[in-house]
Amino acid sequence: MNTAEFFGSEQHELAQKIFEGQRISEEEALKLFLEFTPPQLSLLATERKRMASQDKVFYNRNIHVEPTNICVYNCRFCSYKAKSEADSYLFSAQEIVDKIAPVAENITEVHITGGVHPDWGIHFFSKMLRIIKETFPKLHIKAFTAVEIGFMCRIDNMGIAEGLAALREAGLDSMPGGGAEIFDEEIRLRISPEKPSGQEWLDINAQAHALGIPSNATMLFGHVENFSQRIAHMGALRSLQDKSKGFNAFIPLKFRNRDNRMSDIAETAAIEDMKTYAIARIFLDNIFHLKAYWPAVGRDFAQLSLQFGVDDLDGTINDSTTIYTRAGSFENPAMSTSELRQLILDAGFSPVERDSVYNEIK
Ligand code: V47
Ligand code: SF4
Repeated sequence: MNTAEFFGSEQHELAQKIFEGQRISEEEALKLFLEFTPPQLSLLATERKRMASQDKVFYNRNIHVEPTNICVYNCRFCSYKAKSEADSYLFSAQEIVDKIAPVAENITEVHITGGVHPDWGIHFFSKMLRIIKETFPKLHIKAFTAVEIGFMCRIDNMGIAEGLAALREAGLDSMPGGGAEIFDEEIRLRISPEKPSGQEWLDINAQAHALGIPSNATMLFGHVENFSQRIAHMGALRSLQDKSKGFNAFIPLKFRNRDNRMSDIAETAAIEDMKTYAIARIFLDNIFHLKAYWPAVGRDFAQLSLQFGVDDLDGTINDSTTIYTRAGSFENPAMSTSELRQLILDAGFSPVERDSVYNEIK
């Protein structure tokens, strides 16, 4: 069968455009959702993945630390924040150091993000970063989402650029992609009514990129949004990336429905999730890495996603990432390097260890 037959007359022209590496419009991305089959999307996304990263699939060695589960916001999808005073915690810098110490020699990155604490601002978290950096100077610190940083700046009456510069000076190397959720204002109001707007999330990331701090971008999908709203979300990221070039990776996060106030919403089927990965790979032609966050979705699902454009499996993680274990991911969120490499090999790709900014580690 040739490609014209495989795609059929209605789909062939757009498929050709994608094979040639051309940018597709939001209307064309919607057509991919509505009219293309999973095998067609798998082929197209794999081709575009090969243009970005050949047959490589990246992983890194890291630890996730959640400094607090206390949060000023009440996102309806969140299973993570403290349910009562007795359930709440805030780690000191020393407690974080103690968590990192046993694995420090075996990792290259510490990923720090948690709830948005009502009292502590830039000064407090700068001090925390400084202690971590001084203790582990070789570790890359990826810390605090745009939502956390926006709130910290308000606490200390600082402008965003000033706050970011202070965090960077204290040891911040890059930012994770959380808090983006879905930018559509109406949907955002329904799922996280108190959270700052999507525009604020984009502005803070733009300012970070302007200061040379790279970041990731996420999208929470599979709840009450529709395909067009997913594409508009990715469209806003693509436009910012054209200007700022600071996003390293895009991470679609499938909504998990356990133990939160949106538990009545059924989770999406795996095939819909795979289509979302594939379309993200094809549409986001300027964000080179597409990450499946395996502790959230499971090993099997993460492995399958490699056939739909994913080229990055977030690291060998040695800590409990409670935001997901509570929301319905039952995986033990630790996988050894050799298990992770084998999982990638079995999917037909070459495992490559990376550092936090995607330099290959030999
Ligand atoms: O912003 C919360 C999501 C995010 C649920 O940058 C949920 O490398 C699904 O952003 N179902 C935080 N998702 C985690 C995050 C992240 C994870 C891994 C790697 C990186 C990176 C970033 O978790 C939140 C929210 O979108 N989330 N609750 C839930 N019930
Ligand atoms: Fe707080 Fe984040 Fe949960 Fe929202 S998703 S309530 S900001 S911890």
